[in-house]
Amino acid sequence: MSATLPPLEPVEVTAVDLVRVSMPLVRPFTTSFGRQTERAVLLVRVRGAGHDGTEVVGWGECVTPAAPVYSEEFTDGAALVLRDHLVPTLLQGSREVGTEDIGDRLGHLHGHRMARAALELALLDAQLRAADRPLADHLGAVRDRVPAGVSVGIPDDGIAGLVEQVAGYLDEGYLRIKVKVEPGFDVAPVTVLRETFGTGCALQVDANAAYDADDPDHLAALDALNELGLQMLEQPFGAARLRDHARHAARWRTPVCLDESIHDAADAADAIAMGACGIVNIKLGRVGGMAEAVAIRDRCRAAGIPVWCGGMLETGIGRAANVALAATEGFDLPADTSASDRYWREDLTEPFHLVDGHLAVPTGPGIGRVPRADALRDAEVEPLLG
Ligand code: OSB
Ligand code: MG
Repeated sequence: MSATLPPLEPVEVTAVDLVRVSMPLVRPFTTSFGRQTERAVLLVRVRGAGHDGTEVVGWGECVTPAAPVYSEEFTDGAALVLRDHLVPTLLQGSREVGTEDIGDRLGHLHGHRMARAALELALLDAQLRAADRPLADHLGAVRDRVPAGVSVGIPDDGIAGLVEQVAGYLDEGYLRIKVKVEPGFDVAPVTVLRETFGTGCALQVDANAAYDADDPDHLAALDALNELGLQMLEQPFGAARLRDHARHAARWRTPVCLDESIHDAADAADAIAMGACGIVNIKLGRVGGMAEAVAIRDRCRAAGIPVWCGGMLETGIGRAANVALAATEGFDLPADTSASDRYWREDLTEPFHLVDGHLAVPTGPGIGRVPRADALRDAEVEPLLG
């Protein structure tokens, strides 16, 4: 169970650009931290040449929301730290780089994991394209399709609207339903979903840190959710509140899944040792990229803790990387990698489709997806290095 990935040749980086595209969501997405109607997508594009001189372009998606509502990170902050720190520091000295150099060259810079992940993934995509190798092969994928769940936001139209949305997603074939909850919208809607769709429906909830472990009303609601046969209860308390999670997880029968609390493999090891979680949601952006995601997976597997691949409303660029990760050993639970049409009228890339509840793992070189040329015509491009 080693986190080591096969070596890849570095590329000679000739240009790095930030590319911004505005993407309206097919329906608003509301969580305990806010309501989103569109994503201002920030992409990192790395251009370079392989060792035989072949020109390659690699893409990485920065999953930051526009405002620091999910964590400290936000899109304009990510753009700034990429422009002024991560990109120039990575390329200082020599422009011949690979993802293996990131630890040495950027290790002294703190935080900004989503920005770092976007750069790492763009470089990885470029290196893999230079080697004509699909990401899934590089990661040692064990499946060619991944089971898909869907994350359902807090609806504008109440419980009736939620039931209608969930019925639609189940009809489409999604293998499990994750419902966003918050204090005041939790036990009642989830009870109705249970009654409507039965115990055979794989149902889980995500609170995005909205509950206070010292508030008796909040605890009563969480205790009641615990009796509803859920697959997991995702991040009830604050990101830094590992002890609160441990204290309550010990008496709950529904496993706690941590999302916001886990930034790296050491966090995962601490949370597991404390009994703060029984499951870990792995997101490439939150943890700073592929190398750390794989390290977390391996740490969890060694401890017998299941993992699954989360999502951040990605376009096809970010989703392609998520799907490749979710195709590796250990990712046995359905991922928050839904089909393109769950998010976008028109995805930025060739779309992902739901087939028998699964998304096919891309087979082309690199992440196996590129932005559509017409989508890029509307994009705003900021050259960082030309
Ligand atoms: O907590 O998992 C989360 C989206 C944005 C920010 C945080 C989360 C989410 C989701 C959506 O739940 C998952 C998806 O991309 O479908
Ligand atoms: Mg979550």
